Amino acid sequence: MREYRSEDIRNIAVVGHGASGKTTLVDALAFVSGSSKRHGSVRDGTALTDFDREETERGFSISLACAHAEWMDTKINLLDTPGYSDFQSEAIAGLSAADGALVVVSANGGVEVGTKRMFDEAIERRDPVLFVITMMDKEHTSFDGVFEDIKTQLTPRVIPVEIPIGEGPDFHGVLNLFDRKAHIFKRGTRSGEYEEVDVPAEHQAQFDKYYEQLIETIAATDDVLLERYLNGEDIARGDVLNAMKEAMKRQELFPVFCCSSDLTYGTVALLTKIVELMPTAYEMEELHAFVGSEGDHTVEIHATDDGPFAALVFKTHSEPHVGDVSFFRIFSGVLSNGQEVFNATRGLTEKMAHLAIPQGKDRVEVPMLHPGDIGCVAKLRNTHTNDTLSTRDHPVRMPGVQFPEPRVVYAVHATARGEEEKLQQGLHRLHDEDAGFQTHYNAETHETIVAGLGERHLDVVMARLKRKYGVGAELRKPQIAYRETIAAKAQGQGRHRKQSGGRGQFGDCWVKMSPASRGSGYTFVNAIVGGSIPGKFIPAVDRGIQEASARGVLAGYPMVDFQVELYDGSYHSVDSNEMSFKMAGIQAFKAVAQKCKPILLEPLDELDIMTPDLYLGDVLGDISSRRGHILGTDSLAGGKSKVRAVIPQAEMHLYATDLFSKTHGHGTFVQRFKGYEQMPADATQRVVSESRGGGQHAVGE
Ligand SMILES: Nc1nc2c(ncn2[C@@H]2O[C@H](COP(=O)(O)OP(=O)(O)OP(=O)(O)O)[C@@H](O)[C@H]2O)c(=O)[nH]1
Ligand SMILES: [Mg+2]
Repeated sequence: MREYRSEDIRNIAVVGHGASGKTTLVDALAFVSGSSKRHGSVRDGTALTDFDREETERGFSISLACAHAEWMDTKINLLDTPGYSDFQSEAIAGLSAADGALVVVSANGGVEVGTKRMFDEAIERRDPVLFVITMMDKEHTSFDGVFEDIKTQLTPRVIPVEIPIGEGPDFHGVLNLFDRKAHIFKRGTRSGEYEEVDVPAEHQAQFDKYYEQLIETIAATDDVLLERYLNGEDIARGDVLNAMKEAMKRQELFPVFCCSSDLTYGTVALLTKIVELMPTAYEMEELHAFVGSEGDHTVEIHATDDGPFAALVFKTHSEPHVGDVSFFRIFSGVLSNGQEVFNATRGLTEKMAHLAIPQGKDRVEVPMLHPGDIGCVAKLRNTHTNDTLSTRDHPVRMPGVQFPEPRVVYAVHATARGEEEKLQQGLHRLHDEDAGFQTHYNAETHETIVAGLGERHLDVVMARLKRKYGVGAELRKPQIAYRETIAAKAQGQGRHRKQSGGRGQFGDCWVKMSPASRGSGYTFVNAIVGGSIPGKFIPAVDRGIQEASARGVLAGYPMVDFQVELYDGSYHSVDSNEMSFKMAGIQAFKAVAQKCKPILLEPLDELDIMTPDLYLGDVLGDISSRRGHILGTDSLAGGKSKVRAVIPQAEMHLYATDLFSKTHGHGTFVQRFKGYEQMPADATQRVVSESRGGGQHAVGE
């Protein structure tokens, strides 16, 4: 492997809807370039970037994976990303590590919800985008149809650069507008070979139409070029390409290519255009990084060899028998094999032994890497995704990948007894290699909680847990952290007396309980006068009430937002002690709280839901069916609406999944905890009877 400097590196994220042909395309590009020895396929589980067991068995990508294609003295790093929204965090990491996006659209699927999602992401990141229409060899394809689709649904600034000759099973060539030639593919070609011929007479009119359109559109982005064009000058290929590249950087133009990755038709021209039109790693946008661990000021990072070394770990993959492999992109400075680097995020030194570049599951060892390149090393001591590697002399921290919040939440239980600890360890390891997956222990409900981007995501996590860490576990609906409170005032006595042989126990207290404002918790007021209870026993009464209130009186949930006033009592000079008064406190709480119309409070979430207007009715109906109420609906640009609503957490389970299906994947939402509010009587009744094993009890009034 030769050395590549940043001018000779392209970092391309391959993104798009699920099953649009990304993995197959990446495999074909690496194979056709000669960098990968085998033309693998997703169908038989041999594709270069789908190597994880969970991927080969399921037939779709789950993890971000990297491959490279050496072409025209350039190293193209291809970051193959999963298309399903459940694995979106991997696609975001891929975009973060790349300088440009190749948005894949399948010739028979057209623009789908995942295409739009990833195109929007690329636009937001100010990445140049190149569209590739794949699977041109399949039945029922329409290049013009897909092109129109992109134009109307994604951007009007899209422009075809390659036009297919023949479609579906008859697809056998492309009109290459830049070269003003036709490429005719040889039947049975294995690596994209074609014959370059003059534009066939029967396609001349089609060529002229698209060619005019291309030159005109490109010239319109560049004043000098436009003048030359209007003066009737013939503009050289290099000038047209340069103008297009600059316009792509400004997101003013988006070229469209077409290919069949299976047949390798169109892949050679695509490799060439990636080199010619996509920005080099040297041209990367100016980056700012925090200096040192305090991060009180920032520095600019440039992709130069002589700059201080800085790299961001954008992905961690755990491999059996190897351990964790960290994938990083170098943003500045060179990195040599065996070099010591400083993880400024965690303040520790790491040794970059067996420095390598990824080619699917293989790691190709290299002596040195230049800025802009993507590398990997195994077995770092304590480096995780989103950590910055730099040097002790110039410690910096780069802005990390902004992973989407996981929205599908479950409680998880080990199937076998005594495996809870193994379960926790496995889950934490899985989070290390999958930033879209999160886990924590909820001390209040005593449950281990897992959160993912979708049910398919958690399904994969559970399969990995079993396969990699040997823990079987099942997912359940998580418990809700209800609270109890009181709705009325009452007063009464708590008396503890025990006489058993020798010294007895005696404590006696009188308390008044009253409701307090929401969020105020618990307050204890000592109103004892005249020493009816000695001062030293009063804190014990308080403790007893606190202990008892943690289990409530209605359904076993902690009681909050109430005040207790201790106003009278009595004691025994020999038998009274702290324990007796604590017991009296417990008795007093139990007796009085029952009389105060106890009620349940439930946690509520506030949501902002974005949906196309087309599905607004369904979204609103769904909110009502979840006992939610709508705070307001605003119209957004592009035929969308934003709904603000409050929904009880108890009704939020699988909301993300339901919204996804109700809006055909177009709906999104953000959610925040709103607070606790009184639960309606019928819903309370259900919770109370569940807590008491099904029996019916009267609640409140
Ligand atoms: N006929 C034909 N089939 C293709 C072509 N490219 C991909 N396929 C098939 O389409 C299916 C999906 O292809 P993938 O490459 O896995 O698609 P992907 O975009 O990586 O899918 P995700 O990883 O799930 O997002 C597989 O069965 C491929 O074999 C092509 O050029 N021609
Ligand atoms: Mg894939």
